[in-house]
Amino acid sequence: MPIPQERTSIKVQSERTVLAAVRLPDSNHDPRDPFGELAALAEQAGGVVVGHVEQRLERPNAGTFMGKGKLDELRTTCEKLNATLVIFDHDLSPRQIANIEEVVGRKIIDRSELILDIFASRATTNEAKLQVELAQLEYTYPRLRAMWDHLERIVGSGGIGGIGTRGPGEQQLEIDRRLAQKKRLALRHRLDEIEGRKRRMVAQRNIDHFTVGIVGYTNAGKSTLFNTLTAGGAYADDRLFATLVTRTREWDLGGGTRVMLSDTVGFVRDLPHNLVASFKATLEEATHAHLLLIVLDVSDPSAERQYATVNSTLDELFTDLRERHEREARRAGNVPDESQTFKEPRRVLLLNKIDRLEDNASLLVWQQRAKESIAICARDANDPGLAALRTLVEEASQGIERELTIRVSLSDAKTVDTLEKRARVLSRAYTASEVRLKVVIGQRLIDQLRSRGAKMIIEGEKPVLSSSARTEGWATKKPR
Ligand SMILES: Nc1nc2c(ncn2[C@@H]2O[C@H](COP(=O)(O)OP(=O)(O)OP(=O)(O)O)[C@@H](O)[C@H]2O)c(=O)[nH]1
Ligand SMILES: [Mg+2]
Repeated sequence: MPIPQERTSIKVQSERTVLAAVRLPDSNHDPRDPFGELAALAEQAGGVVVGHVEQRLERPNAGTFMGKGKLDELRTTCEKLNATLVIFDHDLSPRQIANIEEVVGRKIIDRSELILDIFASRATTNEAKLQVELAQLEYTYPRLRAMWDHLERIVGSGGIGGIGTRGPGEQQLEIDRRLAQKKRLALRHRLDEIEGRKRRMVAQRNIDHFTVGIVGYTNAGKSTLFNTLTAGGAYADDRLFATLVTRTREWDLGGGTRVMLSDTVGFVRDLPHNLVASFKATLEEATHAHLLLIVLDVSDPSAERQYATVNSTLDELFTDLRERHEREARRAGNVPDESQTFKEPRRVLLLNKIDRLEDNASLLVWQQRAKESIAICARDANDPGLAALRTLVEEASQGIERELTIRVSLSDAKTVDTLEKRARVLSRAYTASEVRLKVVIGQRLIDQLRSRGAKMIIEGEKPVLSSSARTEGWATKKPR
């Protein structure tokens, strides 16, 4: 029986690789190009794909995932093609990995491990590195352990070094387990700190600005769009997961309107659970916005599935966010009122890469399907779709506009500053304690100022007392 290579690493780099998949009745693959995405992922990780093996099954084999006969075929294929690695298009249990390795005699990696490996090679910021390290520790560690168990079984049965020899040893295993647990807690602690800071920053940004998030499947063209709109320097590249961090930049819509635009990490089908958990804060940074732009590569044959993946990932994220908001409100002893409950942002679908479509039949189908969609070419700064997008964002950022007179306490410099920046100020009149501004202002901005407790009075309106205004007595001053 071949002794499998130790899974001390899950590196894919320069390995001759065979892809393996079981097609179940509810399989989520593209029948026209069954190994397309997995091959692209394997190549992104630096593997050299030399072949593939697939099997149709009603349900996976519990012990080995593939059927026994098919595994023999997999071994022969690997021998013939001189392959050193097999990547499965599924998530496998530690036990399954060990069992498959025993038959095939090659290093076996599952889909999540492959994606983790790509993320590991792309992580450049401290936070991204910590996130990947944590996800790898949580996902890979039990699988490495299964390998030890497996070796021990061979050793125990006299396969290596004879009767009575103990393999890597229970002691080593116990030390590994404790070290891994300690490391996991330390990583989690450092990440919690970074994430806490980031969440406060995002919350503040949402108060100070109208925020727009760009999301979508990996390689859809998010960073390209971000660059075109903000003329900024986000990384856009024809690789999967080119972007691992969230970047935010000011987007000038013209006519004095500026919003904050964020670009983030791409989504992918069956994203490893641990990875989603680790990257939640990163995704949140872009999705916790007033408006979401979903970029979809309509020239990709898998566009349909990618759209479904993006929407379901967003649904999950928002369920989480809503629950956290409610928990935090309860902890603070508040019954969350209307302004505090989490509001899901409006989603606008951007049908991208239309320059690559041969005709616009599929585009018409998408346009009929999505309530709100705009066809764009993200690469082209003069694209008419991008002009339509600017108009849509501008309208969304303003809400209904009115001309109002607002009196702001001079002790609230921040509100004065925000009004100067984000509303159109027609005139200013100062007294010793306040400034009286005549402004053209959108309802959205008024709501935002109120929710952060701005010390202001809108003339002709019944004052809404915020708690801080009440305690400091500002809002109770009589209007002159
Ligand atoms: N033909 C064409 N190509 C585009 C268009 N938009 C983006 N691309 C190309 O698509 C590839 C991926 O673009 P990115 O902007 O890096 O994609 P992304 O969504 O940021 O990808 P990740 O960061 O990996 O999630 C690049 O090679 C872009 O040049 C478009 O409108 N037309
Ligand atoms: Mg990108």
